[in-house]
Amino acid sequence: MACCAAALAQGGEMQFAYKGNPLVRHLYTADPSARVVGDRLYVYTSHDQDSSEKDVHFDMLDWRVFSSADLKTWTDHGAPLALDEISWASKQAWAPDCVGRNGKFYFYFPVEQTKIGVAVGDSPAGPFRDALGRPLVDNTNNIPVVGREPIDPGILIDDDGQAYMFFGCRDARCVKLKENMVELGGEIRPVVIKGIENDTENHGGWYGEAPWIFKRNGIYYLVYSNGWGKDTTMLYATSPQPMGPFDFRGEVMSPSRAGTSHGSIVEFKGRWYVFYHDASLSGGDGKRRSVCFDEITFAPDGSINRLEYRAPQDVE
Ligand code: FUB
Repeated sequence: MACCAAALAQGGEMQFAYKGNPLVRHLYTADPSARVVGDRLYVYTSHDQDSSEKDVHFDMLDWRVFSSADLKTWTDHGAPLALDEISWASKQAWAPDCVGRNGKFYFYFPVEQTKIGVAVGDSPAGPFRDALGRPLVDNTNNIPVVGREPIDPGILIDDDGQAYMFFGCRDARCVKLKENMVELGGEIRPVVIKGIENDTENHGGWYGEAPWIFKRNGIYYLVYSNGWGKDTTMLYATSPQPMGPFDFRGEVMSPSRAGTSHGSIVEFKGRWYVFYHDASLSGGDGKRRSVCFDEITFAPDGSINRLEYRAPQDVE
């Protein structure tokens, strides 16, 4: 497993076939953000180290990107960005997102549990270079506004061109981005989810982390995780407005038993898919996770038909 990951860190590419979940089996990957560019689907992930016995909480060093035109044959594009390329950060390369605009691709990355940066590149597969030389968002001396843990950026570019960044662990936040995608375009605001007021950490619809926002038939869907542990799963809330308030709707899927839940929902070639992670490849180690995906469907009223997580099975 370590041999392939190391080789690809230098910028190489490798083809592999989908053999059922987990999708990626030659290294540990987590926190998938799936994006469509042209006729290909790209999946941006964080990268759990082979050894999870590190002294830093989720001690991850780089990010990864994979793509496919048919979800059967995949390309591992290697690491489009690594922690040692960012002058102002030294630990915890966590859940990224990436969007294209005006011929460039903007890669949003959380580090150190306290900051989010943005990098830019000419290709959806990277490489990306740090755009600012400093964080885009930083909660140093500003926790009431930015939140206790600004991680897990999730981007939406709405039909009118306005871009939004959702982020945050425990404290959900949303902020507009300017058209250049590398500057905040307004105040950072708390995200309100109605219907979860009495829920507590790791219980019910409580907001934990991992926001992912998408739009379908005029409805804005906010997907997120309800915390940590064996029962954590992906939930969703909806709103007629991009910044909410959102109404809690229910579970996207049953728990994948990875200790964390983090994923994305995307339409690709007329079908909808949920990307998520489990811990099947590592035998249940929540710090060595693996990206998976499954097709999902919607009910006529826009509800997501809850997916039942199934233990991985090879397909030939
Ligand atoms: O992968 C590190 C962290 O674990 C992510 O930022 C969270 O969403 C959780 O999946």
